[in-house]
Amino acid sequence: MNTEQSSEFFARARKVIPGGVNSPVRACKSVGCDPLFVQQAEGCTIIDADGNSYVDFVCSWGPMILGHAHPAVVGAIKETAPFGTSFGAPTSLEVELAELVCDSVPSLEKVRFVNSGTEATMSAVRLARGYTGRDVVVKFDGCYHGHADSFLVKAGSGLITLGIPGSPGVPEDIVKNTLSIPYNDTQVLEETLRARADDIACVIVEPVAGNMGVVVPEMEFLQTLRSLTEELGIVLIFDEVITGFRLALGGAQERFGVLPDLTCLGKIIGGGLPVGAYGGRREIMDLVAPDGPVYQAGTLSGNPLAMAAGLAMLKVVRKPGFYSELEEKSDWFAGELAAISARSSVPTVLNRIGSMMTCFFVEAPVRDFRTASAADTKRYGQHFRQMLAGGVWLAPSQFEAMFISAAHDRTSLEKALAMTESSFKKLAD
Ligand code: HOZ
Repeated sequence: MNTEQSSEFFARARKVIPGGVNSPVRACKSVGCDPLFVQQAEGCTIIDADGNSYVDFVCSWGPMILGHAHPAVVGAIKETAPFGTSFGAPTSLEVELAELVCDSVPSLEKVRFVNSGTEATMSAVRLARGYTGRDVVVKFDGCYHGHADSFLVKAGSGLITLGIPGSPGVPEDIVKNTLSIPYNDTQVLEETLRARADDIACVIVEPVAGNMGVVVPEMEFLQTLRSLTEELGIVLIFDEVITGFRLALGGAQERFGVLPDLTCLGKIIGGGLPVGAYGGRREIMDLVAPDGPVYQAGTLSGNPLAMAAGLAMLKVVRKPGFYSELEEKSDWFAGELAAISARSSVPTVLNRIGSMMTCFFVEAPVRDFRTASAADTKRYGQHFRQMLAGGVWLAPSQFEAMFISAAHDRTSLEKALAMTESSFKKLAD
């Protein structure tokens, strides 16, 4: 495979951008190769700077649920751009998107748009602290809520991938207010919340973890989380940046029937443009400035191009049958993948819910950060490189999700399965 152009861009990038990338996992360090530079993408196909094409299972880390360059999304951006790209003033597009988002996500009565998932989680925590008058944030080991100071404790995504336990630059004074406990461990959860109830402002959780690889919550864990936080007056925040509009129109909260007080959104709601949002119960959201004293602002928040792209995407996913079709396709694909794993002597565990999944190179079930960390990352790296050489683009980390979009057709999925079978054979040799 010729990757000369990508190598040239990477050499230039490293001189002017830290690590040559604008987000660490993209550097492909943990899978033992250099990143490929993308030229263009359409549907489920992504093409690199040297013209090689791949079936894409990264989907921009989640947002591209319709596939790349969907005509409705591209059309909305083209229609909106000639009228101006930013005003720093309200537009009707924001109102329309807010109405659609509140109508779709069960627990949302009010929503505020920001520019990324990180901004959404950071703002939601500030709001929870303002609402309760308490400082402590409880999170779960291996969950990732963006890169704000309070969350960089035993965090997932790039931090597990690169083996970074925390980050220099995050003051000890901030970290002391973050408690990180094991995911899916109802007993530790109960002990922690009861012991520190008077100090805890909020619990923030990925209702399906997607940043230590996919880890599905046990129902008892989610239900206990809801009932305990309610009993103790602690704000429950669902980080649905990945699962929002992915697992159902109303996200994981709709799928599991467990409603948080606040929800953070990102990725899909922007149609591939930079958008995040946080929202929830009216009583809490009314504390946000200018109605209330909790400050949060942004020049580009509610940006018209991003709102138009998000609206176009949400209108498509709201069509009847969208999620059942995606579920059926993902079900079939995951079944075939599991069959390949079962035929292979390479031990793997497939964790999957809806159109997101992770194939862990590990023997024992993966239900938390500890069990995910047992995965053989060297073997994943080899698999990643073999798949890439065969024209399949996976996440460059064992600890991320694989996404299926509406644009993945049978031919592309079959190609990926055939490549998986052949990669597993090579791994077994
Ligand atoms: N935190 C993102 C994945 N969960 C990585 C995004 C990126 O590198 O673009």
